[in-house]
Amino acid sequence: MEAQTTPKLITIDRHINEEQDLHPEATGEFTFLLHDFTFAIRLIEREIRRAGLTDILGLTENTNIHGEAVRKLDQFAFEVIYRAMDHNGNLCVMACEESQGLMKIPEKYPKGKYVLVFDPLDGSSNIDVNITLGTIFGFYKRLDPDLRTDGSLEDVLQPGRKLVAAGYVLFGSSTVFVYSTGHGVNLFTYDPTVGEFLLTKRNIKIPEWNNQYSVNEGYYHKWDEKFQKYIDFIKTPSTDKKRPYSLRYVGTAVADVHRVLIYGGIFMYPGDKSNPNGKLRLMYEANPLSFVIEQAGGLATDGKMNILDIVPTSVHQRTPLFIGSKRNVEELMEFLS
Ligand code: AHM
Ligand code: MG
Repeated sequence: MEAQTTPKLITIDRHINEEQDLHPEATGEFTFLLHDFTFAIRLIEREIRRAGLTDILGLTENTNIHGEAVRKLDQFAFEVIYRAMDHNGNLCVMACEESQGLMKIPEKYPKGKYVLVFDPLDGSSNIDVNITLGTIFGFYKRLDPDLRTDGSLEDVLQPGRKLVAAGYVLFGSSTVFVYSTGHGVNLFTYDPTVGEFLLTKRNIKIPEWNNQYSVNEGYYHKWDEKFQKYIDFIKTPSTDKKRPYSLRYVGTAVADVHRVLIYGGIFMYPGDKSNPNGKLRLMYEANPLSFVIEQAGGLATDGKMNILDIVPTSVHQRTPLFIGSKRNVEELMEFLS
């Protein structure tokens, strides 16, 4: 019997290998890195899916360096990623939301040429209510790739434009892994029965515009007048029926940005009177998300400049974030300028 022609069954490992062929200079190290990273993600996914069944819900006695309560799943995700990535010889340093300083590679393991920044579990206030969580990540090449010493602060503090790969994992009704190495954005869906991420959407393009917005509007009274005027505008009905926009807000940045990637529209976390730089962290939240959205044809700004061009000055710095469809972000910018 003749074999049927079926669409290619592409696992994430196969895709990573095929992408490597696009980079003639690639040594394969990066392929190993992503392989180990997806292993950590599989363990986190398993833990999240069991969260309601085990005693893992609730606060640890600790709070993280931002004074926020760290929940047990955050701690688990943080440790699993660190332990899956600390020994493969490809990283020289890591930085993440849950750790005050840089996370060094243990002395006994070799150091490599890549830097990992990550938010192990984004949307932690949603853990106890079974609402979508995420993991955000970005990889940089260290400034001098020939060094085999510990990575430095300078190696970490690179603008988002320099990311060699970035993406996020969304633990929603299914688990999806979305990432880009600078050649478009691809989406993989997790099949728990075989433990594999399978390519389900290739080269995703964000819609040019949509009448959906996403922001925590409870802070309206603290916003500056220009931003308030924009929000008033998009809520005012227009004769062409394009307005009012609809509001969607999950409170997990990964989920809100993922919806914007697929449906279009805009997600915003502005600065306000009490927090001029907003809440989201540049290095491991705004940058990777902006990298993906820009690769899909969208835009991300802090209100003044492109997020990816900001030169970071500290690992945990915050930034206002306005991200989404090109025409939505441009419309907002007319109000802010
Ligand atoms: P987290 O990393 O501690 O979970 O905080 C970041 C989250 C984002 O996912 C989300 O966009 C934002 O906090 C929601 O904040 P707010 O509750 O102020 O709307
Ligand atoms: Mg976060």
